[in-house]
Amino acid sequence: MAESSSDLRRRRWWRSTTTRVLAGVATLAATATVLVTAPGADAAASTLGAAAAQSGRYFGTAIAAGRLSNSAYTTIAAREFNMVTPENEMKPDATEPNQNQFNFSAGDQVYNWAISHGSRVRGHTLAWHGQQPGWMQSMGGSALRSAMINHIQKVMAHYQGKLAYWDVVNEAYNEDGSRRQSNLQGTGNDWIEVAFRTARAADPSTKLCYNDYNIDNWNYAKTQGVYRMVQDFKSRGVPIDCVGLQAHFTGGSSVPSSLQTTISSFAALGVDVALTEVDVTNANTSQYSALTQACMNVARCVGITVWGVRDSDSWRSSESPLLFDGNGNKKAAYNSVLNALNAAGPGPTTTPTTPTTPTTTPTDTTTPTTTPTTPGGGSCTATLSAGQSWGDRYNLNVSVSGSSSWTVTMNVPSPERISTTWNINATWPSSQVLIATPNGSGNNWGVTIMTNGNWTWPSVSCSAS
Ligand code: 9MR
Repeated sequence: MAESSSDLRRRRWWRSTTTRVLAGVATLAATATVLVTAPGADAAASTLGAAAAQSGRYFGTAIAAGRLSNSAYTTIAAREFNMVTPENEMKPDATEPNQNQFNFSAGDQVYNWAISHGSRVRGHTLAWHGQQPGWMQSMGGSALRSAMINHIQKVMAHYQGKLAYWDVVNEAYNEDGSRRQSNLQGTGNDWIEVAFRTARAADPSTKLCYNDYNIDNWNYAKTQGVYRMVQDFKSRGVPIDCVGLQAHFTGGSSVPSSLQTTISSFAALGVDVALTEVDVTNANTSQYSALTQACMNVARCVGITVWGVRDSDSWRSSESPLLFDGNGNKKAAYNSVLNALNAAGPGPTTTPTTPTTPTTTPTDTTTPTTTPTTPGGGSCTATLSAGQSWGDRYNLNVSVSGSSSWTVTMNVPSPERISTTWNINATWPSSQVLIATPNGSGNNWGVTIMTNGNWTWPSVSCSAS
């Protein structure tokens, strides 16, 4: 019988608490703090990104550069998501409108917005039959092969070291599991592996993905065709790190019962798996819940991205397929996704292209940081303790004592960046400074910090009012 979500939460709390207690035994000085912070650290997170971060995953959205001036849109996007996919701005027609003349203005706009709001970015996409610039559409043969290689090299060089993932090749298969006819396919059956080898050489720091739609159902010919390609690439050492299931459950399709089998089968080949463009007709609550659960049940399912913020932002807005309505209100499906994220089992632990242990041990600042006394005379203390860590990031738990009405200022040393917060209201005077105030969730909260190579803990100060 399936575990209920309350069983899962209890199991997760016990595992997490046990881990912290063991960690506390290893670091005597930290033990008291560790024991105090454990229950709060397990409180349900109140945003999608923070809930996903608890299990080492992300929750993302497609972002359109043209909407970044809309504050209703950016308020939700900044609050809820910690991964961003540019909806159209990094596609070939946007980045290379004329041959060998590159334009990164819209792509950079989305990238800069994302990182200044503590989010990571998935690049989308380098080689695709769709959205090619005019000059490329009329090309073929060896000229197109060279142009594809040049495009991958130049675009990846521009974003070198900056992106978490790149969709190197998009939608290269037919529904029957054969290769889709296109000008790229016409350059030779090896075009996909040439694209991946070129991409690895251009930026070894980013994870390289194959991305497609209708590859969610394990019993579908197209899924099997893509699976065989990934299996073949892995067996021959063609560099591929991840598979994106677009998961568009709109236009007549729905979540298949075999989705988890598909995710775990790809993961078993040694690649990360992600749901990359999720939408569901009328935001059906049980389908959203099922697709989230399918990802949470597979450790190597690294995250979920929905294809837009509000229904009015969707490429299929008539189907109202997203988690926020046109007025920016959370829909019922939002809560079913949030609950499934909060109840999640363990997520990704180590990844092949990042170190398995921190290169520098995080500085232990578990000694309570005494805080300045505020003009009003109150005082409070913010204490940090270690949460889970991954190859490129770590969680810190923060426990505030002495007052229930506090403001904590956290300064993060550059190039580290906070990518997620939970159980606080957050404001950002700059990319390195977080101002945290209570959001009604109590005095235990936390952050996820992208190290960008520096594992030094931030400094904190607390001010009571
Ligand atoms: O959402 C995108 C829409 O704004 C574009 O007009 C469309 C044109 O190709 O592409 C949409 O995004 C697609 C994505 O890049 C690849 N998978 C299918 C998506 C929906 O069409």
